Amino acid sequence: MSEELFNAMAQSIIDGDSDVAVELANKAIAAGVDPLAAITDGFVRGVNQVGESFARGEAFLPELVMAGEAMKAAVATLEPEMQRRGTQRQMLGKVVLATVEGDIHEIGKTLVGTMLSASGFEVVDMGVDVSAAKILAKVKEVDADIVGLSALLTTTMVKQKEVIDVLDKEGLRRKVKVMVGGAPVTREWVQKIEADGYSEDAIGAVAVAKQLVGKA
Ligand code: B1M
Repeated sequence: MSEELFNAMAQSIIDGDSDVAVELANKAIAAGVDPLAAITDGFVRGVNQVGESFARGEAFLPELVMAGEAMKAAVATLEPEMQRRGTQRQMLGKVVLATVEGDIHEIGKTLVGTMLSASGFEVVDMGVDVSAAKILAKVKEVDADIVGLSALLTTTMVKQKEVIDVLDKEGLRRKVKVMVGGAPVTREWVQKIEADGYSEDAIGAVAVAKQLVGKA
């Protein structure tokens, strides 16, 4: 049942069909399928396929946009169920989360935010295309423990470093931990910019965030 459902989910993203994607997400919830598995084993396979076709020049921007919209709709449908399943209720720490300036990819960042919040972190999600100055202001305003920075483009990864530099200048670098992620981010990059934590995916991000606040 799940394999068939996961294949249909991937196909709904390839087709850029938000209605079908939402329908399948609801079907998964009703059948008691783990919502994160639905995302990673179902919908993400579809969006990755579209991304690969785009990179090969076999798909174009409209397809990428439609796949992104369908993916967003599916994740939004599954989000309340992910929250509901989050068992840990104590406050682990405060995370300011954003996709960096110049970058409008939001799906992975939102997923990381949902998982963090379902695991007991208070998440202030600033959205996409957020400047280092705005992130710094928010960190001060909410007295954040962690800043989470997502970047999906090789051209915007540098903005993660910019945020670290701004925190450093303000004397906040020791107090606030910086966690980075996004498809082009590598361990080498993380070391180079001296970020405190990195994860390849949303589940890993929770484990890293817990380590960063000393609650692993
Ligand atoms: Co864009 N795009 N896109 N895109 N897009 C990529 C990233 C790309 C790899 C496609 C490709 O060519 N194969 C390519 C980047 C190439 C590069 O720089 N190396 C690309 C490009 C080129 C572009 C444009 C420049 C296209 C154009 O206009 N010519 C443009 C840029 C716009 C901009 O940002 N300024 C663009 C636009 C878009 C859309 C708007 C159409 C749409 C986004 C819609 C939206 O978010 N609302 C879109 C999409 C959908 C993609 C792909 C296909 C899918 C991204 C996604 O949502 N993945 C993507 C190809 C791909 O990645 N396969 C692609 C699913 C999501 C769950 O995974 O975001 O990786 P991901 O998040 C993961 C992990 O990375 C990690 O955990 C998440 C969950 O497991 N993670 C973190 C993410 N953030 C984290 C933070 C953490 C920790 C972990 O701590 C804080």
